[in-house]
Amino acid sequence: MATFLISDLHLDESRPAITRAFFNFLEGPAAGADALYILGDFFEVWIGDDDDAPLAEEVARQLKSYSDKGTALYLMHGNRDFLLGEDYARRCGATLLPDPSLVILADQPVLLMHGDSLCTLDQEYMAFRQQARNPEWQQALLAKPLQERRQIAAQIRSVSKSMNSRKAEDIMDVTADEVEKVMRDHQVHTLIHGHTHRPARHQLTIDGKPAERIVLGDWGELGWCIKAQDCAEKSEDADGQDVSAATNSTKHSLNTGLELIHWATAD
Ligand SMILES: [Mn+2]
Repeated sequence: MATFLISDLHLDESRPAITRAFFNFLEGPAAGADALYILGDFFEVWIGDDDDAPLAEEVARQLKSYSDKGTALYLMHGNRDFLLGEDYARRCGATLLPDPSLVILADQPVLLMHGDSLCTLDQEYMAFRQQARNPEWQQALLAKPLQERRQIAAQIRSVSKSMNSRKAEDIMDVTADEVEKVMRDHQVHTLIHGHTHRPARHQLTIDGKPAERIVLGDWGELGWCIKAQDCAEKSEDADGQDVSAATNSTKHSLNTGLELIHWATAD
């Protein structure tokens, strides 16, 4: 079977079609997968696991029944849902995944990140990120009543929106130096992240070797995922028999087992 990766669904009560598209994804392409990785900004906003909004409840119920059927489910924080905690993850049957995380996908080490930490030119945001990831700051926020947290979240979003509208496009994208640095630090040739809403496969050369950065798209009119399959499984799928022995010698170019896929979400 395959492993799927998605990111930046920005689930929100104002966009029920995206929630439906996600449930269709669970019942369709991702049904019976070995694993599903959700790489952050799964929710548009998260004000604490004690939030009683119906959307969070419904998503937890769907994910729990999905993971109960045998798919390993992983959740990574994004810059919108960094307050999502162990309690909610448990209700989904998911494991919280640190950012970054090194995993094996399609027979090779791959580094997974949300991607916001790669945008080092955005100094205002980097300062906010440092504050927002501080456990004491988080505890102080989570101790406030739900209604007050809702207001604070709305405030943070409108401030960040007005700041972002003034920023140059490239400031909100990843920095090439930072990408190379994290890939070198973790000794990987493949990095997968979301956050920038600029889905693409970027071919790189790091220390003279081919490398790749694959960016997941945000969900809107289109849904995006990466499908990862071991090379042997992939050749079985293609030909109905195991031809991996024959192809191993010739077919070892980078990331043939990783596909970036998109589709229309309209139902
Ligand atoms: Mn993000």
